[in-house]
Amino acid sequence: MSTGSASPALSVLGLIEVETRGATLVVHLARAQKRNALSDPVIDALDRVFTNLPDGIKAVVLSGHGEHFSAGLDLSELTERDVPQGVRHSMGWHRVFERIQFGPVPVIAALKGAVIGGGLELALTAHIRVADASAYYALPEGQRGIYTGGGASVRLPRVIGVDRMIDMMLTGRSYSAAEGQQLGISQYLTDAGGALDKALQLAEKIAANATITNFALIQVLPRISEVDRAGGFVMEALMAGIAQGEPDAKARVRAFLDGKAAKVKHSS
Ligand code: 1HE
Repeated sequence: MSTGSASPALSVLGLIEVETRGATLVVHLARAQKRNALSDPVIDALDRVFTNLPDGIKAVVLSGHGEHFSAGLDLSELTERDVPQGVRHSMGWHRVFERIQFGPVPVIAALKGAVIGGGLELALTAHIRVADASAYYALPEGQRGIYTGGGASVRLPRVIGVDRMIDMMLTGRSYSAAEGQQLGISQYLTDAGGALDKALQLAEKIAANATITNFALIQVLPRISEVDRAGGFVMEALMAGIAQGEPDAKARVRAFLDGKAAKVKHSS
């Protein structure tokens, strides 16, 4: 793997661990003994990390220690909240998850084992999801008598469709890694244990893109897909003009014309 040398892992509140590998920040959920369940302090730790990305970081890989990406909401906290606290709790997750999705750099999630409930909601904040063969997806909220609160209602139907989400929650249906790949939950599927390495390789490629292109892809394209056609075309034209005007674009195109840049090669 050529993903740069790793820094020593730093613990954030003892709940997540971060390390840098070249221009990639690797963020590990580090509560394997609780299957990386997402407690309030874990969400707070994620908030801190994504609010203060170190200078020079151009991509983030989001992963989990142990055999599971995340078992979702820490259910031990749920018993304590009343209705207004529940609403605030959900809105707090929305705020942090929006920060991840609409932060300064692309995020690649490396998925394995349980990717369920809030764990799936967290995975859906990533721009690219790499699953290994052990991954499976479920929304057990339906069975627990609760409802999604970390943005699944907004993000998941855009990926798999409303009817599939309704089915997952009404019936407790889960999807395998292979099914998730077909449905678009993941864009990449690896052998068991391979997701983190693949995510790191992709992060290295993404980090080498022009900053303006990555900005367009994570900040502008998702907004274009939510506006009317005419507005979308104008936004695209503005983005195209801005990007092509950057010196980085001129240098990259010149390099190709001079025979110094890689040609497009197809590899599956
Ligand atoms: C937990 C949690 C959790 C595990 N909150 N403590 N999420 C769920 O409904 C999923 C609940 N978890 C499970 O179904 C299973 O734990 C797993 C399939 C993920 C993994 O099974 P397994 O056999 O590997 O582990 P385990 O023995 O069940 O769990 C190990 C420990 O983690 C155990 O604690 P221990 O003290 O007995 O060792 C579990 O209690 C603990 N644990 N999952 C708290 N989720 C913003 S809204 C989002 C709403 C949701 O996310 S709802 C979905 C909640």
